[in-house]
Amino acid sequence: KCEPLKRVGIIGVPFEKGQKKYGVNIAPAAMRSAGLIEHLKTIDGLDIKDYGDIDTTATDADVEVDNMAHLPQVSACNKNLSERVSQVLKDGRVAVTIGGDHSIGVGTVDGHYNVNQDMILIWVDAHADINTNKTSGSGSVHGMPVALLVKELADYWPYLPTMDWQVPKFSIKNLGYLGLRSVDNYERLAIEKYNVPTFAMEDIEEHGIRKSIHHILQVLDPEMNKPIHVSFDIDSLDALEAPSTGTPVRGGLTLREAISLMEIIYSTGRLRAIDLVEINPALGDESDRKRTIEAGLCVLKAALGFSRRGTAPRGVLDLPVQ
Ligand code: Z70
Ligand code: MN
Ligand code: MN
Repeated sequence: KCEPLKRVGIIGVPFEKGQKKYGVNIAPAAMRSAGLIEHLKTIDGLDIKDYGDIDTTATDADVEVDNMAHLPQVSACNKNLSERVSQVLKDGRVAVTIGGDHSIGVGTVDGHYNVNQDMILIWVDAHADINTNKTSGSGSVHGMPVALLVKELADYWPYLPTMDWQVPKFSIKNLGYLGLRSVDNYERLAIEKYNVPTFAMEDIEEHGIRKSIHHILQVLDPEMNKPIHVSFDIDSLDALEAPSTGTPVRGGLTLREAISLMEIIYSTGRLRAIDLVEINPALGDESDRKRTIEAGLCVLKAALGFSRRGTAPRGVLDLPVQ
């Protein structure tokens, strides 16, 4: 059993071009001003380095791919992000990436894969994000990152200008889903065709969150030695827990389930990258915004070793005397 890495690197990705609503790009700043670093510093023994924000300012090149909006900007942002994630991992830190919309999963997983080819990926989301530009109803790339990443679907894409840097090498055999409840027809076909271990909300209802994650980890990594990447879409949470997101879906995970999930993943000692995406502080009222950001902080803290039981002071055996 491996000890959790107590060094983390924070990456902000103020990117919104993978979807259509304004505001998801301000999430890194909103998380920082809500005290992201200070909250993580309350975790015993955690060494935090802030790598700042990714440059997302690329302008749209003259490229048109059918039913795929803003591909050149998505591509440029993800190329920068992939390199940064690789750097953080090579520095010996857990890569903690704050989005941005979920199209940034292309960069985080690409950057992680380039360092750890044996990584497994847990996609926690209301949605499967495995559309191609042929199957997508929206043309928004945040519904496509998984399909861009997995080598098994490479032949289902046309040539994608600007994306030459991203060669899909990650295998869909190393992917598992949790929290799904809004899955398009062809996405479901892909999940069934490749037999992706998937705990949709009805499966979590049946088995509970603990057995669900243990089952996925058992299927993807029976020897329990592979690096874990969690890509956490805040819309996996119930809309009551996290209302400030572009596509809230009712009937999702409770915050307690998400915290439990993250505590289990932390306790493996193998978490190496976590993405927190789709928080949109511009949606809803002040109370919605606060609740959503606090939920995101709780999820990150649980993933990085915060204990709800509390932590006694280190090396101290007794209470202080007067
Ligand atoms: C749909 C699509 C999606 C998030 C919406 C929705 C995808 N399957 N992802 N909101 N976070 O447009 O492809
Ligand atoms: Mn998503
Ligand atoms: Mn989603």
